[in-house]
Amino acid sequence: MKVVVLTGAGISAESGVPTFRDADGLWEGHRVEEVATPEAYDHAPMTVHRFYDARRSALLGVQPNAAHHALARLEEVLGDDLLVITQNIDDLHERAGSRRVLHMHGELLSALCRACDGRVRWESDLVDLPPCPGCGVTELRPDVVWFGEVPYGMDRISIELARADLFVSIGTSGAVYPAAGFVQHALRYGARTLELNLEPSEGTAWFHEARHGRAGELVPHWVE
Ligand code: BJW
Repeated sequence: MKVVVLTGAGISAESGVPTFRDADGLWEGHRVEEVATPEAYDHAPMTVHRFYDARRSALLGVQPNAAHHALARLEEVLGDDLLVITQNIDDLHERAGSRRVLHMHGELLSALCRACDGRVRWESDLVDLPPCPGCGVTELRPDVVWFGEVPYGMDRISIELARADLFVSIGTSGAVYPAAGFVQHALRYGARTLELNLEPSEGTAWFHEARHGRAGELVPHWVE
């Protein structure tokens, strides 16, 4: 059985990583839609860098939770028949042991060169960022997908959704496309669909089944 899991900020909430649209979702009074755009980066790059610097250093102090670990155990059973597509830029799936993870919105610990599209690992703050190893020009930006940019891996995602027997959405509000439309894509190709979220998502009506509660409880229960 082929299983595709989509994860969002809610799966990392119990690790202490704030979500985007819950009560504490504002950063320095900004909504994510105001800082996660190429326009914000062009007009106020230091503000945007502060946003990612803060999240990068916070990430070093958090750990995967029971939901990440449960998905890693599921991969041990299903192997190549499981793909985790995450909207999250943290590395908590990998730290829990998952290997088949597609970061459709990029990765916090990676920098992207605006000049040559090269990538470099980025674990520290902006002041410590080395020049691009590919072209030597320091035009590195966070390797993340902002509003108006095309998410990573879309061709592969389309294929995997079409092959899925089961599509499971975990900890995402369903407010941001194209991820919010994956359930409809999977349904169109005949998958069964399951939502695991704290509350009904915006797309909850598209799921055959929805279970509401904390990912740290729901996901291990579903996997076992
Ligand atoms: C728990 C929990 C617990 C809490 N347990 N659950 C009008 C209509 C339709 C689309 C558009 C439109 N206008 C513009 C668009 C497109 C736009 C879009 O969707 N805008 C919306 C605002 C409407 N999308 C884009 O621009 C995307 N690109 C695009 O469309 O390109 C065109 C294209 C696509 C495909 C092929 C070809 C071309 C790009 C979107 C990029 C989003 N980027 C961000 C930032 C990434 C970097 C970063 O992290 O800083 O991605 S924004 C932010 O939102 C981040 C997240 O990944 C994303 C989704 O958020 P998520 O994960 O759902 O978090 P929350 O906070 O919203 O929800 C958390 C949920 O968890 C809640 O439901 C809680 O209840 C729950 N929860 N605790 C279980 N313990």
